[in-house]
Amino acid sequence: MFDSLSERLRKTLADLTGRGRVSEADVDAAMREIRLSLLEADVNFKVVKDFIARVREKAVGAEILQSLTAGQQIVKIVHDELVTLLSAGDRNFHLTGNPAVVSMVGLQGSGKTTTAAKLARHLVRGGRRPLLVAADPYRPAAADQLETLGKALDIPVHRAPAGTPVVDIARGGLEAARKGARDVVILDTAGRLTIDQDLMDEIAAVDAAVHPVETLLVVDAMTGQEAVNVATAFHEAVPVTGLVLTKIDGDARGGAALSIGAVTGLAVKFMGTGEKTDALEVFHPDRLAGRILGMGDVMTLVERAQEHVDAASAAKLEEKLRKSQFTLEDFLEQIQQVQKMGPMGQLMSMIPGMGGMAKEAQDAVDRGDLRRVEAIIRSMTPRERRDPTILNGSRRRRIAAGAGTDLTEVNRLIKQHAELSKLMKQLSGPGGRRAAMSGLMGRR
Ligand SMILES: Nc1nc2c(ncn2[C@@H]2O[C@H](COP(=O)(O)OP(=O)(O)OP(=O)(O)O)[C@@H](O)[C@H]2O)c(=O)[nH]1
Ligand SMILES: [Mg+2]
Repeated sequence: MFDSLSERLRKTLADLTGRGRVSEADVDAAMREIRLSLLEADVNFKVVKDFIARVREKAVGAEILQSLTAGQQIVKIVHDELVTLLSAGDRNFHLTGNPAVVSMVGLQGSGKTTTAAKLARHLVRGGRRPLLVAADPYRPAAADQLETLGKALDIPVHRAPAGTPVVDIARGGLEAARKGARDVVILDTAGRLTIDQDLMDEIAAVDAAVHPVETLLVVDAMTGQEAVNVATAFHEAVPVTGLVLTKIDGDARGGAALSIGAVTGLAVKFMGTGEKTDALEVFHPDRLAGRILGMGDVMTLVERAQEHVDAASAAKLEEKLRKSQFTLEDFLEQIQQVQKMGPMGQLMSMIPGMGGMAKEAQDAVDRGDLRRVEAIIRSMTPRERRDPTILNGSRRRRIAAGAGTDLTEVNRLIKQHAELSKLMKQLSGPGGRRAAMSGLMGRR
């Protein structure tokens, strides 16, 4: 979602860091460029104006412009202001009460039901025992949808006969939670097409009846500034405690994510990054800022690895790296493991310094490059996979024919493997990087 904004910001900032001294005119030129990039990303114009004013004021200070590292310092100012921009409101996710009640509200199709299930899964991983409640009395299909999601996650779903008033469903849910010793109740409420009085009355009635400790407004980030307007209207009418931005994985330009906190004063607490129930991220302003500015987001990457890569094979790999035995077989296995962690482009944008390659990497996956890599490796004998140095011309030709590809592709793969082995050896060497690397491979 932030791809094109990210690319433009990175270019502008690289220009600044690329020069020895930075003049006030250079700063102004950069600010103009950043201003345009943000506006084009559909960020609210007032937010952009304030942002640029704050960055400029800090950047043109004498102590910065006279320093030899002015460029880097300005990058840091932009980063810090971006973090501030993303840090609005009370960022904590509260779970007080027994059961703690969390209510999901929002317009139709914003992602309430999906997010309710994602949140329940997230809480289970944190050791809680949530109960999902289908608080949509109008459409039986809505309750079916939640039930299906709950079943897949092995999380109980409470539902009531069609037509039961919302407040009664909510109360019934609380009762069911107490009986079943569930400590969090997640209410999946009905959406409406527009923000109307009925919807607001319903939310207020649920509020009065079961006192949710969190009322999360789910907004679709794909709708851009409209999401900001929706959030403003809800916030004025009902006591919303935080926001969930869904469909961050879509091709919207990022404006909603960057403006919604500053405009509404509400904290974004979670982001939805895909349709599956594991595609929920806790919203971390500093991590997102890092990703947008191409500085990477190692923390999120490590967490994903810990979730998806199995620890035993990660340990085995680390051992092999230490002994410099990273074979083509391991290469294949790594590619498969990494793909479990999420879309390649998304992963690349989290690796410091690799942000610029995110699009290219995703394109490669989409083109089927990885499947070709797999085919090439599978056409090798076990001995060749273990020891690529024996791959002479005739072997390479045989492999190319076996994989239905040409010699260039085979050569490229062998070269990539050699480069990657070298890189991995460096990374697994002594020092701070080692810790990051073993984290990346799924070990604490
Ligand atoms: N790509 C993507 N799709 C999402 C995300 N969150 C939800 N969706 C999709 O958006 C559509 C609507 O999601 P729902 O969870 O049914 O939305 P809802 O707010 O419960 O809808 P109503 O109950 O009809 O008001 C579904 O097709 C979801 O798969 C997300 O983070 N990324
Ligand atoms: Mg729903």
